[in-house]
Amino acid sequence: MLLALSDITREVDRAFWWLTAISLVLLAGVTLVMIAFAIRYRREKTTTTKQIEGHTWLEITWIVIPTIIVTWMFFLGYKGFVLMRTVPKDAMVVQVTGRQWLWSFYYPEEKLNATKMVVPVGQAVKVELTAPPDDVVHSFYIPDFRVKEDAVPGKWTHLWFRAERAGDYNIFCAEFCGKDHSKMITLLRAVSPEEYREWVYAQRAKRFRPLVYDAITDPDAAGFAELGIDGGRLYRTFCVSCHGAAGDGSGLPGVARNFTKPDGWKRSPKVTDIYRTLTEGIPGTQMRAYPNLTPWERVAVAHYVRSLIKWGAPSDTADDYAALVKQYELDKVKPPKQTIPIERAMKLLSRASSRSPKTSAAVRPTSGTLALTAEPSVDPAEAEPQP
Ligand code: HEC
Ligand SMILES: [Cu+2]
Repeated sequence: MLLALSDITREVDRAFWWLTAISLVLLAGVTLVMIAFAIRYRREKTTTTKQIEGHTWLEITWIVIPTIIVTWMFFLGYKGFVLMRTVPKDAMVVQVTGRQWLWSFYYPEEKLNATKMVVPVGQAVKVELTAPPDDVVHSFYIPDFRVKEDAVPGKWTHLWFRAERAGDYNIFCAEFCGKDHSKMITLLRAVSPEEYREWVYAQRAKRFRPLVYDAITDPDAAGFAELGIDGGRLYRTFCVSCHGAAGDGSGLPGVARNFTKPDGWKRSPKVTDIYRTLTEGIPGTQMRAYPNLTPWERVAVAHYVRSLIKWGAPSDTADDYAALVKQYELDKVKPPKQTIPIERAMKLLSRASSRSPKTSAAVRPTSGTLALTAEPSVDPAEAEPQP
């Protein structure tokens, strides 16, 4: 508890220890006076008590001293509060979704979904929190950093922290959220900037690997497990609200496609065609495109949709696969470009130019963020540790 792990930890602990110290002093003072009075004014010695009708200096003292003490307490709390609510401009963003009963993470700058939270040491991290509209309230809590904030369905809240030491820290859900609330525990891993960059590259390489033929034809293809993709979970997250748990369109009755019937399909119910629907949506309807899902995820959810179809829909052929690959150039899937906020990019660039006179990262402004057009030669994760 005495080990300061972040700026906020220090502020909160300072306030905590001051409050504890003041309480102890008051406790000791009141107890001593009580004991002293009990002895001094006990019955054998005095039988009548003197009436005091007001004592100006005594009253001034007990107004002024407590006022100073509570003002000091307020000041400590306010200072910590301001620190907690002032997110540094160069903070990197991690979007965290709490659902029954797991935390999931999205790195918008890297366009990366992750099941673990990994952050570079010394880098301010802004955690943007939400929960799906049909979920319940959760609370994102990292005890070591003394930060906690509710994840409210359909709403965005935030907190920030800066890990000063590498290590593993617990993340808890601090809001009773149902049966498996106590299992909503995961790890925050703070690593060196180099390790963080390696992790990001490894995750990106994994996530954006080209789609293989097996994946189209076989719902149990090895790739899905290796990538940690679960079509059923994706379906329950993104599709169930309209198409219903059984795929009968009961979420948005009479409008969303009923997968259990052969009627009304605009494209075929083949995996490749469902992929097209997920990539382009069905214009003019509520069926929108899902660009946030990777090719592997789109195929996984398509397989899940097919598992709900019991009426002998046609299967994909090698030709269907070839046509899909050609249409979307799936054999050369490239990770999307990384974008980082202007403040952080400027800082990284100024650091890079102070290190070497020329920098190879080509930078072009796009409404508030910068797109690094090459894989950045400057490490976006390697921001200066703040003093
Ligand atoms: C906002 C509601 C909504 C959500 C969410 C939704 N859909 Fe749909 N979906 C629709 C509607 C409405 C249609 C019917 C469109 C039409 O009139 O052709 C449809 C049609 C479809 C079709 C049929 C395409 C065809 O060939 O006719 C498929 C497949 C499909 N959705 C899959 C999905 C999957 C997979 C997800 C989750 C990633 C999803 N949908 C999420 C509303 C939704
Ligand atoms: Cu929870």
